[in-house]
Amino acid sequence: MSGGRFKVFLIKPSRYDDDGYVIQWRRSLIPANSLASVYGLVRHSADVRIFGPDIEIEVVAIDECNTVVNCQRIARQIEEAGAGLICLVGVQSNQFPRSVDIARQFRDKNIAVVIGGFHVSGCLSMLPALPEDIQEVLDMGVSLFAGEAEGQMENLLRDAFERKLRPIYNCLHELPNLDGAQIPILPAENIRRQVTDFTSFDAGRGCPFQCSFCTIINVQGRKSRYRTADDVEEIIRANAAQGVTNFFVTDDNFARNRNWESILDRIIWLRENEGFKPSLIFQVDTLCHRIPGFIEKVARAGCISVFIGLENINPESLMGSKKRQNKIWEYREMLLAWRHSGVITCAGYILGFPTDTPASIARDIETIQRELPIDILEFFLLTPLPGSEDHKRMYMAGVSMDSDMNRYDLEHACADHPTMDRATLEKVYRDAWSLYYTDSHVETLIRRASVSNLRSQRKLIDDLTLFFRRRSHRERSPVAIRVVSPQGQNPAAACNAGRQSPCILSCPIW
Ligand code: B12
Ligand code: SF4
Repeated sequence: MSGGRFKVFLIKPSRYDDDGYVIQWRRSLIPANSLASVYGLVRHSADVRIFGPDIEIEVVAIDECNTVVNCQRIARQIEEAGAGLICLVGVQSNQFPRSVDIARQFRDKNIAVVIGGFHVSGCLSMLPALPEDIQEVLDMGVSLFAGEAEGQMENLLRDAFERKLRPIYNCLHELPNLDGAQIPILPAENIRRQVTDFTSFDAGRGCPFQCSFCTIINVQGRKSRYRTADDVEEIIRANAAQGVTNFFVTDDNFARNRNWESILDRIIWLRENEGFKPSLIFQVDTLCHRIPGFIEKVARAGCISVFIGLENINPESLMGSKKRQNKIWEYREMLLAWRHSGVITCAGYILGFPTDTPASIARDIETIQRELPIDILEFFLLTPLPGSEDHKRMYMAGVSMDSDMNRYDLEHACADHPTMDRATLEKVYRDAWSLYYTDSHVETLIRRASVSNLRSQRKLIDDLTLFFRRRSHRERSPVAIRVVSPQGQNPAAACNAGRQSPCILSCPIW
């Protein structure tokens, strides 16, 4: 081809709710770093004109959580350009069925599609054979990408351009060095589709620990890889140039990022010398308070909230899932250290460990309310996520697991529990929100916050408002305004019939 355009659509799919509707929001809460990472890579390929000076690569990023994916229109744009590619990005297991339905509509028009993300990577990493759902997309002529795209994207785009995409790109054993890698970034118009003005980036990948419910270690590896302080400064400056100054740092455990100190020192320097005032959210582990200066520097850098993988307060549950690094007797000290620094603590708590019962869960929640100074508690059901050791073990042993991947969202019971049936487990999950977010406990949290000098009381109130609503069970996801799009039970048919918009806003709170 001499002269022309190559149109790349990066689509981060949503998933279906229990009634078969695509879950969408007028504005979503948190941007997908997966989308930012892949966008950064394709944007770079476009900027350096990898197909030569005459061919322009145009790239569009779409997060289906806040944008209706109009497959007809996208297909038309690719046809008008004469060439292009659909990338389904950061596809988790719970988003895989939706991805297949999107992919099918493009394959029907003979448009090339590649799917990447944790479902493909997790299954290819852990299972001895391709599961049926993945085989189905291969049979549709969709290409699969497993592993990380840094260092791989140009080749993949070239293959797509030359119409010789391979069925599988398995790059799981070529994990890239992140030092100096292309930075994740999203255009500001994507960030404006959210309730908050946060964007996201990862300062590192991989984790040294071995939790059996975790997929990360089997996809991104146990050897941690890091961006440098220079890389992080580049990310901050590139975003600031488009008016975006707040960041969710998506590392699963920033405390184990070997470069944590130089990265924080750089952010502090930018804050104190160049007038950058980023608000930051980090994910950390329960031992981070032992690292000298860590909490203090995180706070000085501008952190308003941390997400902590508390997981459980029963030693046997933690031992059973190989989360040996969580020391329950240190939780209080760790939480107080964050409180003294004015940082909101949001802790993840997993329900459904083998020894859990409805009574033991209720008792544990009461203990947490009474003894642990946590601000926000977020509940998840223990789920055999494809890519985890738990899933592999159950798959190999032929244990019954839900075949509907939509349900692997940590809110549905996807496997049997030794003493609770799946309906009971889901009820326990729903009840947990009501047990924790009682009127009196929410009052305690607000009173505690008002004497704690939190850096962002506003964020705490916003978070409490979102999570408090969950106890009513009216809404499954605590995010902004829900858009019910009319593709409904049969998204493919509705999309093909061009009925995808206008959206009907159903707004239960505002
Ligand atoms: C930040 C985060 C979120 C954020 C943002 C989502 C996002 N994708 O960025 C939020 C809070 C929204 C979120 C929510 C959930 N998350 Co989450 N999340 C993460 C986390 C911690 C980091 C994501 C990230 O930035 N990774 C780094 C990027 C760069 O890696 P990546 O996504 O794999 O993308 C690379 C490659 O896969 C590849 N690639 C990806 N797509 C494509 C496409 C093409 C065409 C190509 C060529 C390459 C390619 O290239 C990318 C760059 O190298 C991961 C764990 C992790 N370490 O990844 C969990 C993780 C992805 N989340 C997970 C889950 C289960 C959820 C929830 C269901 C949990 C819940 N109930 O809250 C929800 C789902 C809702 C939703 N809308 O996504 C699981 C998924 C496991 C699985 N088998 O599906 C993970 C792996 C954590 C875990 N528990 O194991 N999450
Ligand atoms: S759950 Fe967290 S601490 Fe455990 S292995 Fe996974 S990333 Fe590491």
